[in-house]
Amino acid sequence: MATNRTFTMIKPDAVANGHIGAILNDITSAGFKIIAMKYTRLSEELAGKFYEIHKERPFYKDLVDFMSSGPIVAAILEKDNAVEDFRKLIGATDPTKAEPGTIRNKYAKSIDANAVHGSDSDDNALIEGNFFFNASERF
Ligand code: DGI
Repeated sequence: MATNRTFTMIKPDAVANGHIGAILNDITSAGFKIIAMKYTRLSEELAGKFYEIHKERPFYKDLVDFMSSGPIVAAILEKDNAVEDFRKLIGATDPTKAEPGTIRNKYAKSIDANAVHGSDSDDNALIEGNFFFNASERF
């Protein structure tokens, strides 16, 4: 059964372009409640660990370099059907294919600098949330 939490990051491109406020507004306006949130920067090592699942992909090094290139906002979000509904809100990985009105359609410039992350399964939402937050940081 689907759980009601997902994990997101506002990526370095969206932070650098001044979109933190607008993206958080889109997220909360869509009915997601913020359970945990952190403004931080991933080291190369931590970015590599977070995206370990993509280690064999040709874009892995670029992805790790990009995700450690500047600060990000990490958050755990709560809503019914959180994982699926959040993936709908952010749109396709490639922003040129993301539906109008989605966060990636509005704020992303390319497939690698695509503004936001959203967990792709309940299991990964749990793993990714635990990667950034301990119990005392969740409300
Ligand atoms: O779950 P998503 O973030 O939508 O996509 P994913 O899990 O397949 O890939 C994770 C990230 O890796 C994605 O947000 C951007 C990057 N990525 C995925 N496919 C490509 C890519 N980067 C490049 N340069 N080229 C790709 O084909």
